[in-house]
Amino acid sequence: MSLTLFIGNKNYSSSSMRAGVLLRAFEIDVYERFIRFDSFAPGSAFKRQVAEFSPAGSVPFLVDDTVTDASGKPLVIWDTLAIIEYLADRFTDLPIWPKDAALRARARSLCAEMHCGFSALRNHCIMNIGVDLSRQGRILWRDQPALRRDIARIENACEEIMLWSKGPYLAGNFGAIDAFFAPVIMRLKYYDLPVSETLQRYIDIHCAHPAVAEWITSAIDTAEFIDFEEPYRLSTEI
Ligand SMILES: N[C@@H](CCC(=O)N[C@@H](CS)C(=O)NCC(=O)O)C(=O)O
Repeated sequence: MSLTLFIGNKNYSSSSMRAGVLLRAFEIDVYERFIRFDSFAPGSAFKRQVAEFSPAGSVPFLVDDTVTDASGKPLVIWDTLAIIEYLADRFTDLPIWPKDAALRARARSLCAEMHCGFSALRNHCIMNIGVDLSRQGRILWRDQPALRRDIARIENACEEIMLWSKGPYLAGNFGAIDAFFAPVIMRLKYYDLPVSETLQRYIDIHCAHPAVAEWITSAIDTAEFIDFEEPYRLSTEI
């Protein structure tokens, strides 16, 4: 199988991180291709490069050139949930989801919740791997009740599923749900947001996983400064 994962800037692209970390965690052979973030304006270099393959206009997307779609082109899978489900379908021997059906359903619920929820955390704490945003984190924590509610929900979700799975990762072994949580963990870590002891232990073990640790190193090594991703380093207001 020849797979290519198209990703954005590793320090900023939270969705790319989910897919990239999952592929690496399961040592699935994949080529990685980078599409540089820009303004995302219609016709921008980013949009033109994405449009060569995917109609969705965003990264990440996965191209499987051993399979064709209805028009005879290599199959393109976009959106992290669809990419992860595709990999779970293709690599049935890999424990991407928990074996137990009930625990698998809970892991899927949490991934779906993570996929479309936590807007306060997402909006106030743009992922920016390797940057010390602890001062901004302290101010946001003080001023943004919705952010505190998001974090309380994450603590509660992590504690509940780890009690069920017995850890060490969220649903037992490192799997889809951990990959889904990776960008959230980056936000908690680099904004240094206060979390429960259980969540802190999970953050530590999560960041030490080779797939996550490699992504962090690579994100720091390849980091670029893109204005619209940098509200805090460009502003003196917070
Ligand atoms: N729901 C999508 C979200 C993908 C997404 O928003 N990707 C961002 C980069 S992290 C992007 O490509 N944005 C381009 C744009 O906003 O035009 C997924 O989970 O893959």
